[in-house]
Amino acid sequence: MSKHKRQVPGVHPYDGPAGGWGALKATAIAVRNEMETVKAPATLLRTNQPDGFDCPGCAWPDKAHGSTFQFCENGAKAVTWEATSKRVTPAFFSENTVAGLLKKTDHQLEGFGRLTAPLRYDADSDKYCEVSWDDAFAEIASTLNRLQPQEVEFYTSGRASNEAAWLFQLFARQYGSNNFPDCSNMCHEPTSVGLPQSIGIGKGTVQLDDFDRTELLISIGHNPGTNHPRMMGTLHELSRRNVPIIVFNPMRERALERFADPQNVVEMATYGATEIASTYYLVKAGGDAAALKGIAKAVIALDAATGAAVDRAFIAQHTEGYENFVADVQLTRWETIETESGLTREQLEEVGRAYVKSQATIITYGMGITQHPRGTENVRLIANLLLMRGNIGKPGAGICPLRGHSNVQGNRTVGITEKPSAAFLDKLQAVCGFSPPREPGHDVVKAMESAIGGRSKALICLGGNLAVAMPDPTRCFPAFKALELSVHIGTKLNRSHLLTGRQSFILPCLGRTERDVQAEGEQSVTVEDSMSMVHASSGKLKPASPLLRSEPAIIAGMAEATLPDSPTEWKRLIANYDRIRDLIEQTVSGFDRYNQRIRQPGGFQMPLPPRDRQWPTPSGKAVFSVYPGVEEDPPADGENVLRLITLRSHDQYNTTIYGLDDRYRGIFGRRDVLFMNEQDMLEMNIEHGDVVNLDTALPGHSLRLEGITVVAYAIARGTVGAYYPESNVLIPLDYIDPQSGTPAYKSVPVRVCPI
Ligand SMILES: Nc1nc2c(c(=O)[nH]1)N[C@H]1C(S)=C(S)[C@@H](COP(=O)(O)OP(=O)(O)OC[C@H]3O[C@@H](n4cnc5c(=O)[nH]c(N)nc54)[C@H](O)[C@@H]3O)O[C@H]1N2
Ligand SMILES: Nc1nc2c(c(=O)[nH]1)N[C@H]1C(S)=C(S)[C@@H](COP(=O)(O)OP(=O)(O)OC[C@H]3O[C@@H](n4cnc5c(=O)[nH]c(N)nc54)[C@H](O)[C@@H]3O)O[C@H]1N2
Ligand SMILES: [Mo]
Repeated sequence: MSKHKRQVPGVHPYDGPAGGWGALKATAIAVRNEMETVKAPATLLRTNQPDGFDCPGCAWPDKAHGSTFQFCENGAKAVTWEATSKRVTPAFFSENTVAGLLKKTDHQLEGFGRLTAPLRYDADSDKYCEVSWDDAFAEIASTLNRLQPQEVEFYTSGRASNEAAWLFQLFARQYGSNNFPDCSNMCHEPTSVGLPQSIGIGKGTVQLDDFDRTELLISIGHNPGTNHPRMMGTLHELSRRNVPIIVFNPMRERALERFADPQNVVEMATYGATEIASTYYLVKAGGDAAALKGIAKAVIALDAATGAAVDRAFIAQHTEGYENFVADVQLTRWETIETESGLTREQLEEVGRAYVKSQATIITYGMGITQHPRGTENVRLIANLLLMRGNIGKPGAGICPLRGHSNVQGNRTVGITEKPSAAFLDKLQAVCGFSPPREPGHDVVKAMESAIGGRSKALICLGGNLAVAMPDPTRCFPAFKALELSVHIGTKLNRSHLLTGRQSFILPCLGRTERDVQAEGEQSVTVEDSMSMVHASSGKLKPASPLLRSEPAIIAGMAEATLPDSPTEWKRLIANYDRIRDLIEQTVSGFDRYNQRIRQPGGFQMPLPPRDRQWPTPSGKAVFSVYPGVEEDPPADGENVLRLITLRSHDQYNTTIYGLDDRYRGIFGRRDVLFMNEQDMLEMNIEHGDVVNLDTALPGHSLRLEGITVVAYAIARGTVGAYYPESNVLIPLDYIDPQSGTPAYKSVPVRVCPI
């Protein structure tokens, strides 16, 4: 990117390593902008300590849950953003109409600060006005009781604790609905759907200790330097032990190349850094299936030559379907693999050799794998590759999906699902004394389609910013405005709150960092990290406003008002969350002695049978899948058509935009950029700094993003990258992985139109 003559404002190549002093500086800025400096050090030091709160920044576990403070720039941003001293008060709302606020950017909206009082939308003045909790609950209840349960959607964003999530599902199911769209439907649903088919459980199989014993790490489609920053410490250690790290990513991500660990005194003092990836393959977006099949093909060939490249005993004893998988891989031609992946046969054979050499391999993956029309099949292909060499259920090996929100996995575990199992509903019925609905409900795309069609009339959101996170705002935004009722439980103002329906409420809640005092004293909540460890989280800060309520208390308030005949003693549950945990223990398996075990430092691990080579699949064996062909996505061909991936910057948390920089990618003060390969630019006669329009190149859709500036970048040919959520205008709502319903956010063919 450096050799361009033209200077593009806000685009300066970044040459340093990730982490290091730049990360410390960025943290200092986040603290200065958001918090009183006297409070910040104590707050940050409590992050992920045994008696502190769980970092809302990511779902990566901590060694022994925080024996030492782990510095992490983006964790610090997440914490300071919540612990900010800025406030949006009722006075602020009396000065601002909703129409006026809608003109602000997402960055400005959340930047106004923490919500302080319950608010009700007043259509006459087009303003949100303060309302009492009791009135809010009574009005919500009255509308819910007028509607049919199938007409109401209960959305969860994955920050909610186990206690809040379990209570939310109890409320919704007593009301009569299984409509549980949740952020996982936009994220790791392919993992939740694909892994149970392959290994019997929809979760990763590795523990943090496995990284100490692994001999090879393959990292596919995730950007840990930004999104799982605490993982960088682990990668740094691996690299220092000379464990090969092979990366597949269409973009060069600095943290996967070079990282200076802020915990490492020598690196900091000498401006040193550690190389992270031993090999970095710029796979084409949507080329992972081809690459994975290529690696499998290479392993099969090595096995034919040596008789020892696959783990035959493991395959015979523990799996089924291996022959079919091999037959299909053999049918897949190298030429197709090379075209589709953008990598050469030699490169993939080299990975095959490294893989066969390693006695314990971990594969980590993220949104680059899941957000494709064949996301679920992609996940299963990763499982196939691991199963070939018995890399599940042995120390140092396994599959490691990098989860998104800090408790998205826990939400699922405790029953946030539109397709609950009969066993879970039976227990709920027996323990909680009501008949839960049995028919499946809606995931996010179905919920949105139902709202667009006028069939869903109310939306209750436990956190998140659903409208902005979803594809195609041209269809989704009007559907929000057409709702009879929308209720948002949140910490900060966002655009979804402003897409008001006939009746709308914003109910402000305590954040993770804040003290939660109920009738019987101070409460803790619990969360489950990416590696299935459940532990307690206790906020310590004074709440942003005395009017805030905890998420469980808000849910209980709505439930009590809506369900006068409910068999549940909602107030008693809220008085002491131990009682909620007792009910979770009785209705969800794996939580034995829940209250006792979360009081042990570090918490406890949920059952992961594949770690012991127990496969809870129908046949009791792990199952190889067949992935016909290699095309993950519909072709991106035609004149000037490339494949768009939508990305997070280093300065954002999903729809929360902390700032306008993306330091490691060399972008400062702006987000309206399109990362593009120089060869593609040359062919299309486009120069670094040109402004273009993008049109979605899928039949039947006319979606356009106007005025985006092209930046030459080390990105695979055929692939272009732009920031989410600005680029969501290009993603059709029905462009999904049909198995999991996940929007294909990383695979949209777009036409680049110079203007
Ligand atoms: N600071 C911060 N932390 C976060 C978040 C955040 O926004 N900010 N979000 C949280 C959430 S909810 C989630 S789900 C996770 C997301 O974490 P990630 O999974 O890292 O998500 P993305 O940034 O969307 O994209 C990941 C990477 O995938 C690559 N990629 C894109 N398409 C492909 C492809 O087809 N193949 C391959 N191999 N790679 C591809 C991109 O180049 C990018 O480096 O992070 C969580 N943590
Ligand atoms: N194009 C494109 N679109 C995507 C993606 C992509 O990669 N590309 N990624 C998808 C993914 S992986 C995800 S997970 C979704 C994210 O979708 P969501 O989870 O819906 O969105 P967030 O931006 O995380 O939600 C931010 C809001 O959460 C609220 N909040 C923050 N903390 C708390 C809390 O403790 N409690 C409560 N109640 N509220 C809180 C605040 O009000 C804040 O405004 O977006 C998806 N959309
Ligand atoms: Mo996510």
